[in-house]
Amino acid sequence: DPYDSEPVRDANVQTIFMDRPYCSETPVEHLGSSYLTSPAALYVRNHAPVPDCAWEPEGESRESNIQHHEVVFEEGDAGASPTFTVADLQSRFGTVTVTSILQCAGNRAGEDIKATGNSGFTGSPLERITVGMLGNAQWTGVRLAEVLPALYPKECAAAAQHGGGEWHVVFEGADGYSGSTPLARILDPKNDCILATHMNGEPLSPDHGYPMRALLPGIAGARNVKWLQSILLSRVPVDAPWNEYYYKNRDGEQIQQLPLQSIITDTARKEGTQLLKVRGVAYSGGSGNSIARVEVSSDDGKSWSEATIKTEEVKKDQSSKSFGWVRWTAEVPRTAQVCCRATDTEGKTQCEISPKQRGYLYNGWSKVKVEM
Ligand code: MTE
Ligand code: MO
Repeated sequence: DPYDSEPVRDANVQTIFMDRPYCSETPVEHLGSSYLTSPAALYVRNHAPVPDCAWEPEGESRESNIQHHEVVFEEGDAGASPTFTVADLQSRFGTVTVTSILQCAGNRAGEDIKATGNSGFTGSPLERITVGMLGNAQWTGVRLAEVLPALYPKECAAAAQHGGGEWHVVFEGADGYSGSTPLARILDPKNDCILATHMNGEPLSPDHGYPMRALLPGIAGARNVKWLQSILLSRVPVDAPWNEYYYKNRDGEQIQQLPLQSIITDTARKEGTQLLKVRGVAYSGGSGNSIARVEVSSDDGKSWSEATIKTEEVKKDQSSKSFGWVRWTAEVPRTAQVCCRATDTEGKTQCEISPKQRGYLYNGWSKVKVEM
């Protein structure tokens, strides 16, 4: 049974949609409970059994397994396919830590069906996805904007001349899953794309890609390939099934950037008043812009109150953009439904209902019923 050695999961902080392969979200009560999402609570989206990646129960051997893990750079420098250990990559390129959300393109699929009608998710267990296929974490790894030009000098130079050209970076995982993202996105150092080995300072857990995964801030979860084994530069996007049919937008293009987003995680009556305390998270997605404001309405968008953003807890790592989320709180008159929307520093604001993208990337106002 290929599912014999699946990791142990904590049912208190995972709502399970499917067992084989394992697919879950973070329950909304838990989603905004801390600025950084714990590995145990972060949603999991697997398309196959978790591969055997020599996960060791003891801390020290995990770190040394990470150091010995090998990645093949197919047809890299000088036409060969050099293999590098994580230790090689780290000593040559160093590591950085970036704060970023990770989100499945299918997050909010249930709300999308309600707001815009049936989608590819209708009738599948995934139509029950609410808002929890998302989390925020600190990721540590080597910068792809330094690794790729060193290992693929010709392609990267050509790409730089033509604004990225038609090159794509293909990532392959030990479970047979693969994904690709345009080289131009990854070569821009401001986009903080890394080969990550650690989440919140701890080795990645088996479900989240131990010993190494691609971590591409602002890019749909599907392209953040786990259990990374090899990298390839290609003229065309990879044609694996999950790219050829799934995770495409309404123009038939492979989904890359995530949209601007805000989500209500919690509402509570304010004692002795007619007010409602509303809490949530917001982030700008692929642009990496900061969030300028979040607004909450208790009259279906006729009037809005500005939320207070908890800026003091936002981690300012080496990143020049903002790929992490902000948490916010607001107080509004108590009514049967509240909703929220975010605006980024370029003035982009969420619409009440976002256009249909085959069930993916829904980012309409987050609307929540309130118990009266
Ligand atoms: N990488 C591999 N190797 N296998 C997978 O099944 N699933 C992808 C991506 N990378 C997947 C993968 C999808 S669709 C998502 S949303 C994210 O991983 C989920 O990452 P997580 O399980 O760590 O939250
Ligand atoms: Mo996903």
